Amino acid sequence: MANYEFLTTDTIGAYIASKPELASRIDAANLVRLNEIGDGNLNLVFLVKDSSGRGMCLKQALPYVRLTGEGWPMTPDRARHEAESIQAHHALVPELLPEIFLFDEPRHIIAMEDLSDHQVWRTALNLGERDEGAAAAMGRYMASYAFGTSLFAMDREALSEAIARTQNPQICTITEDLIFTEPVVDAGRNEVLPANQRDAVELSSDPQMMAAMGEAKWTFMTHAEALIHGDLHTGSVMVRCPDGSTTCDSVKAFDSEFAFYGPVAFDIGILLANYVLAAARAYALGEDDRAAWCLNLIAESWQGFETEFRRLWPSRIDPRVWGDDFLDALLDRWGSETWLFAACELSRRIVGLAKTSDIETLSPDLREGAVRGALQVARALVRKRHGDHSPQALIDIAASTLQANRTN
Ligand code: SR1
Ligand code: MG
Repeated sequence: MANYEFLTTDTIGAYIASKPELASRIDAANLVRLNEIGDGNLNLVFLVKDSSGRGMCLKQALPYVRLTGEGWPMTPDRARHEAESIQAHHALVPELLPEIFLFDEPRHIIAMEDLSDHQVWRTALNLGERDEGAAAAMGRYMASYAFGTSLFAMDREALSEAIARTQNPQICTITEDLIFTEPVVDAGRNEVLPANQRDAVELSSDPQMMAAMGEAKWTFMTHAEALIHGDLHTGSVMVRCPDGSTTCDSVKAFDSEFAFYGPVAFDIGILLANYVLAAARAYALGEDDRAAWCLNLIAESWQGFETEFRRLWPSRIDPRVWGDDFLDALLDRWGSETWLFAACELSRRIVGLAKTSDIETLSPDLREGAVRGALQVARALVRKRHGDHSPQALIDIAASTLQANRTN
């Protein structure tokens, strides 16, 4: 039983009126739009607007997984992890995150900037849009916290305090189960089309995939490199292009309740895997040009990441033992780990619980090939990650594998 009150469309006006930090930003007595818009797996999300057009977003963590219901309890303290990680990242790259107006810890509510003039990037991709600049922006975002929340920018004491405060074990366990275990050890939550049953069995009985999952899980649980987002898929990014333009004038990462001190390449791998899923959808629909555009997002994000990380590198606080050779080796290591984490994310989004609309909204005859292709990409990445793991090599593997397996 929850010991805090859930927001409803009936109570939200009074809630805003009771909080001076919010009441000064919106006219709580004249709310003209008030919708519950949460379509994620975990939380309540409300969008409110007043009669003069001012808006805000309120997000409340439920004490269970919304996707499955009360039978799967989940700490609402994840709202604190989200609020604090957004604030930490906002301090580094304010233009790439929403502004938080209030964090109400007892009620696990975050009130933040209204982004209703943006679109969820996955939705835009599914609609066939090309939002230029988003992938590079997300690369820059990842580099900013990979550097700015790490030992390269923080002294030992502050770093230790940050690592302790951001321990997020219940939420990390979800990732450890869903991304690194269940694709190859079914806990009863996996499901694929009958036509893909054999593909799922081949994945779970692939000894190299099993070993890779173990390595990825170990890396995830032991490498406290930086305060990572923890769930940076294309549904955790908002994009906005001005009317008539395909170039984004605003890109924002959000929904970082899975944030903790973890491996930098985890976020990169998750994001790149979701570009592969967007490409799988485009190939399935016969939109080969757009599929190639989706795959090129891989190069844009990596380039954005590497460029920004190299730009920040000279400002590291202790260059004595971390010289430029170390930087090159680190980027190379993150490149290979990116392939590993991307393979895990591809596998779980295809066979596991939290699937993606890119693939799930395809008709079954088209989905069959997209699913097979994505799983084959995952298995190839695991096998080839210690060789040429450049962005272009990933693009080439994904392009040839997805095309060879499609069923349109
Ligand atoms: C039960 S939570 C399932 C998934 O939703 C989140 O967005 C994360 O990706 C998590 O793995
Ligand atoms: Mg989410």
